[in-house]
Amino acid sequence: MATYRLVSFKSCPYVQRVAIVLREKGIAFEFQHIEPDNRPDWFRAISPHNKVPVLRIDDRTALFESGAIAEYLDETHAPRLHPEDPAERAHNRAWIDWLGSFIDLASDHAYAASEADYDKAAAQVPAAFEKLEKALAHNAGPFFNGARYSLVDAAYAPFLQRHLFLERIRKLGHIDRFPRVKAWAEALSSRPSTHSFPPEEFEAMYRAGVKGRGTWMSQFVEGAKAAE
Ligand SMILES: N[C@@H](CCC(=O)N[C@@H](CS)C(=O)NCC(=O)O)C(=O)O
Repeated sequence: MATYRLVSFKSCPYVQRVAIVLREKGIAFEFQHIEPDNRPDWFRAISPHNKVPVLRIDDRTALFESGAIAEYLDETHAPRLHPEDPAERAHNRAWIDWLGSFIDLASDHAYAASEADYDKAAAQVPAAFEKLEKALAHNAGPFFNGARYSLVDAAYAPFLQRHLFLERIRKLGHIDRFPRVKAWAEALSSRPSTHSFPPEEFEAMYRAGVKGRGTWMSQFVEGAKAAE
């Protein structure tokens, strides 16, 4: 049996996306955590963009880019997470493609340096949720395609989870106006495959990261030591 090592930074959402797919498929793997500020030479040699995740297979093959890795795992290991129907699959891939835009719209406020920039970024959040709310309208949940978990779920889970974390640091309340998105975010956050660490520990790590970033939001993180 192949051995899988997932090269990661502990709090990286793209690493988490791959870990989720591995768990959903019951594939045994281990993390190989590296420090963002001290990337080893062996890592630079296998990561063309110098980014995590990289999935090392038997120490012979190294795959990069979370979306490409997720597709690879879906092609090589049952159960298939993409829908069998090609049109549905295309529809799912189209929403996975939109993930980058979603991330920008839904999380830019967390990186704003001033209150004015924060307000400007926060005002974009509803546009992101509005699109997803419509995309989710074609089924009864709890997941993107309904009862069956998919690669769309694995892609959005880390980012929706972080949005809920941000809401607990400083509530915007936008997500409350989009019940399908909110229910989806909650279903993904409570799914065991989403978690690489004990949930409270991970949220504390995330909060410490926000506090340590020195952005406008950092001041609202209570009870956290800034991450080193
Ligand atoms: N498009 C990449 C994004 C990966 C990514 O941005 N990873 C971050 C950590 S969460 C990273 O390695 N950043 C390092 C850097 O930008 O120098 C993917 O989906 O795998």
